Amino acid sequence: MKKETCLFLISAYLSAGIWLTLMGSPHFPPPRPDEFRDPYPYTQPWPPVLVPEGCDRLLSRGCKVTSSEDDPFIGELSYITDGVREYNRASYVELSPGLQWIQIDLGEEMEIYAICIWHSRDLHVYRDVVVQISNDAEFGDGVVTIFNNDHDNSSGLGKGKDKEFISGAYGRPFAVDAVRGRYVRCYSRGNTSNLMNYYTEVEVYGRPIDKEQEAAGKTGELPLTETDNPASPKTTPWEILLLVNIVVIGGIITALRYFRRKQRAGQVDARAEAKSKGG
Ligand SMILES: [Ca+2]
Repeated sequence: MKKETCLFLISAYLSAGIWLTLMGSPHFPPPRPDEFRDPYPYTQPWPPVLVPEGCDRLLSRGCKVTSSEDDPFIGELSYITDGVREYNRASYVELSPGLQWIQIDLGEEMEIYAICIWHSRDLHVYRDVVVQISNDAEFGDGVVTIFNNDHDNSSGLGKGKDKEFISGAYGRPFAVDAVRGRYVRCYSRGNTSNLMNYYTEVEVYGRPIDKEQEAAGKTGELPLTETDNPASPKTTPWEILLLVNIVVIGGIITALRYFRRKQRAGQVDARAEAKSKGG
């Protein structure tokens, strides 16, 4: 290959890289119009879901997670139920482009009152978010859909009327009306920034089913309480390191400029002195 061709290819590759980094890839579809968008701001936590007293137990911690992709692009599926909601390089899972799902096995049938998803800290709008509950691990029958914002059925799971939402540092809670099931499945099909599917944590709240109490007919209305859905944006060590670097490098540059200016001023003074002596 000629040297010119080689240089052209390298510069084209670098230019495309810079363009994609700055502008985003042109083939990523833009966000849908406002009527499809939940206006809730991403700058504050979502309001907590109200659930009956005793139904706010975290059921999903440490539960087994499976996925449409056995070996995720980045991370381990176990990260999704490890209790770490803060997004950092070591805490998130990245699934390949296209429609992907993750599935939590609660171990046995539970009564579910809330599900909360933390995708990644970056501000993305995820496509075709569908959240389902079932007792069938294959989601063939007895499937209850909790949330579906696939407005044109592009993922083939049925048309959904729910709105898109901006996913950021705060988990997105979904209220569930005492749906019973052992498995929770969450779908997505890329996002507005790239084609990948990110997950940092998914939590399922509710209560175990007391079969004995049910047989004795002891059920009834329970007072409402709040699920635990705190905010989770924290500064990571990487960000602290970056800040320290910026401050140190900035300090060095400022000091160098100061000494350079002082040196130049000294030179000018010396020249002026020499000139006046000569004159
Ligand atoms: Ca996690």
